[in-house]
Amino acid sequence: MDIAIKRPILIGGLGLSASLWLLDVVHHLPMDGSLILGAIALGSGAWWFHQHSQRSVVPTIPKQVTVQRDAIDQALERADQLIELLLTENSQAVAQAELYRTEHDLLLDSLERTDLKLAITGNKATGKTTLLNCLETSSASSLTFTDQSDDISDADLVLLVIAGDMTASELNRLETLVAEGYQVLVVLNKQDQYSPIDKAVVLDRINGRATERGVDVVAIAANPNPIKVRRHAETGEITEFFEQPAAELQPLTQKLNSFTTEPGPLVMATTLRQTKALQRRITQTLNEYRRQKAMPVLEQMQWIAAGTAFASPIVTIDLLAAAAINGQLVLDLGAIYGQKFSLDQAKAAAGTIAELTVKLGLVELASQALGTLLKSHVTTYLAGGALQGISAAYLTRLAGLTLIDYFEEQSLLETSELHFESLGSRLQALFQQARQGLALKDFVTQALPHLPTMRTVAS
Ligand SMILES: Nc1nc2c(ncn2[C@@H]2O[C@H](COP(=O)(O)OP(=O)(O)O)[C@@H](O)[C@H]2O)c(=O)[nH]1
Ligand SMILES: [Mg+2]
Repeated sequence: MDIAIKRPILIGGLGLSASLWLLDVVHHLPMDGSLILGAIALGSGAWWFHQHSQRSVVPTIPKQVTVQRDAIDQALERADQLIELLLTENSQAVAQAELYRTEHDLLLDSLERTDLKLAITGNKATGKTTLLNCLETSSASSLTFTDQSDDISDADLVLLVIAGDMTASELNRLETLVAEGYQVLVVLNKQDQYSPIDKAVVLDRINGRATERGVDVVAIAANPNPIKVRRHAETGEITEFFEQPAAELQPLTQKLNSFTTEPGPLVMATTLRQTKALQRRITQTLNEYRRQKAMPVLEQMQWIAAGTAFASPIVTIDLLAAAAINGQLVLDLGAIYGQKFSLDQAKAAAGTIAELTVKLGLVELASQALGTLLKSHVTTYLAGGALQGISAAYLTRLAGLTLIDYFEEQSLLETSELHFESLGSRLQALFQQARQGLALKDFVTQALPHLPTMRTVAS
């Protein structure tokens, strides 16, 4: 009864008395009951899934921006709030919170830094080592360099070295770095290999792509090829020899000088990136604790679902009950993950889950897979609603794990908008995983004792 008082949706739904809100959930289903049964029989939700996955957004090109102090203050403030939240939600997290607090304070201090760390990255044989050697001997002492094999997470500037027109993978690398909040400078090396006209064409193409992403380009030759020199002596004798031209690094060193003179913008970009990384780590810690709280709630719900479906093994009613249980799951799990819902939002989300479960054919797939397992792993033939009970419990588990997954990801995003439509692909992926592994078999073993009269029947 304790559960009942705290869980208004569950009571309404499990009464199975066609209470108003349940009808409301059913309205979120686009088909009437008979069509639902038809869909279950067909077990094919592929068309729907296909349609929805095509509604994908056009990817925006990540663009490098100048970081403002405001953005850093906000990010540090957010990290601070997350640390507070960690302490509020878990009394055992004190030591961990203190570590995060220290990191937070160090990040604030790091804004005063004037030395800069540069990372050199790029494909093989583009001239990274050559460039590194040149720069290490010629640059200001406030600059330090790391090779790409090192961890670049604290680099204030990434030199992306290329030796010709950008390949798809190089463009990809550039976009990833920019999206992750790195400040990047594209360095076109080996420009001695191009004739002046080719060089202009290549540089133009690279510039076009880099500018679109807010990134600058410099052209250099870290180790130009020797050039053949022909000398005419007064005697008429001609001698040929090779001469090593000096490295052409000026456009790059000029840039680097401007950065050492004014390190602020690069330092701020690094601080912002590291503050966001800290936020993510705190959130992950929060989520670990939340999952520990969420799993018992989910388990309780799945056995309630099992009992309900066992008692009334008619598919449409199962679905109504499932929707009710899912609505309660949305509320309970949402509360654990700090997502506040109105009753209406929870119902809508539950409706979406029920709809997806049907449309993806999961009802049928689950009962097929579980039915097979039941036959081979239970000595006595199970009559009545055992299969329905276990299926309902299993679908509830899928719904719950999907929600947990969704809430965890949601908590890592910067927006708080909810998009429950994305639950479909998660549900399906989880189900595929479960079918391939041993999870289903284990589940049947766990579920059997929770069915009202099955305690003595399971092998
Ligand atoms: N023609 C030419 N060759 C270069 C230039 N810079 C480097 N190289 C050569 O490119 C090859 C690969 O250089 P390396 O620095 O080892 O490349 P890494 O694999 O990116 O570290 C070496 O033979 C270098 O001498 C350049 O500006 N022009
Ligand atoms: Mg190398």
